Amino acid sequence: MPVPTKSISEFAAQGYTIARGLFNLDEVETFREHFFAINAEQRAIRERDAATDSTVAPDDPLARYPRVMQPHRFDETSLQWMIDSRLNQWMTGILGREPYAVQTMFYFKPPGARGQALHQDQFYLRVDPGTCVAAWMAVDRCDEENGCLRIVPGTHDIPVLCTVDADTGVSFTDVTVELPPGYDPIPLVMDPGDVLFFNGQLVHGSYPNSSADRFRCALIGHYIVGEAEAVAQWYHPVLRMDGSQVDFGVSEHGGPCGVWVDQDGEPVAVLEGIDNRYMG
Ligand SMILES: O=C(O)CCC(=O)C(=O)O
Repeated sequence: MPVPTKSISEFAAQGYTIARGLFNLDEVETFREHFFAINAEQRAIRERDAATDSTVAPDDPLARYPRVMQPHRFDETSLQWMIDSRLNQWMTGILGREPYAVQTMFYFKPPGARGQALHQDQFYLRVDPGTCVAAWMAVDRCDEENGCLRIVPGTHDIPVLCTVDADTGVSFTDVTVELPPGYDPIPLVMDPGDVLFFNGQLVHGSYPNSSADRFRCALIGHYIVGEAEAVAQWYHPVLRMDGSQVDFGVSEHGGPCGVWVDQDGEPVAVLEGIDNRYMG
């Protein structure tokens, strides 16, 4: 089925759009079981090697359920999801050309887990020229109680903002961005198999999972818009949507970043700051 014209214009106007039910419930359940099996395997290895992450307290739910980072580099199921023809068709439709694939992540977000402070993906990926795009697939139902993703409308075409310290009581990452009055995160309620596509400038993040017993699992891919020539080192190798590797430049972090200024009574983000912070 072609990508609906409404979704293409929504992405152009707002920097995000949701493809409802892009993956079916059986497929999503298979991914869920698969990543819980990877979690069990990785935990057994950590316990065998007495390897602990010093940045996460032992009683933090994320100590037991850390994100699985870049699984497509060791796991065929993750690779096949990252380059799935439905994701390719949607991104080619909304971007106007085929993207390159650079990252996969699986978030478990167990009950009680912290969220991820508001940020822009382009802060990390540094795609040049252009920006990145994320495909964020709900694996569980995601709502306000279990810490669904939140996006900030109106930020999809602003520069990469300078970062400030985040509240690590509610976020497992320690940098965030400041927003002027009128720019408020809105929750995106999603069902298993729904895929949110959003661009690398759009400010987004999530609050803690405040439910008693509901995980909020999500499978996430990051992609590069087709005219790009460089991306930060962590995202190499860069893959075409047929899985083959493509030569790509390495972009640097730091340099100018956006700060909010008043222009005729309206907040506007301009590149007048310098930010040398970066977390992998
Ligand atoms: O799923 C979340 O809570 C945050 C994910 C996110 O911000 C990202 O993938 O960039």
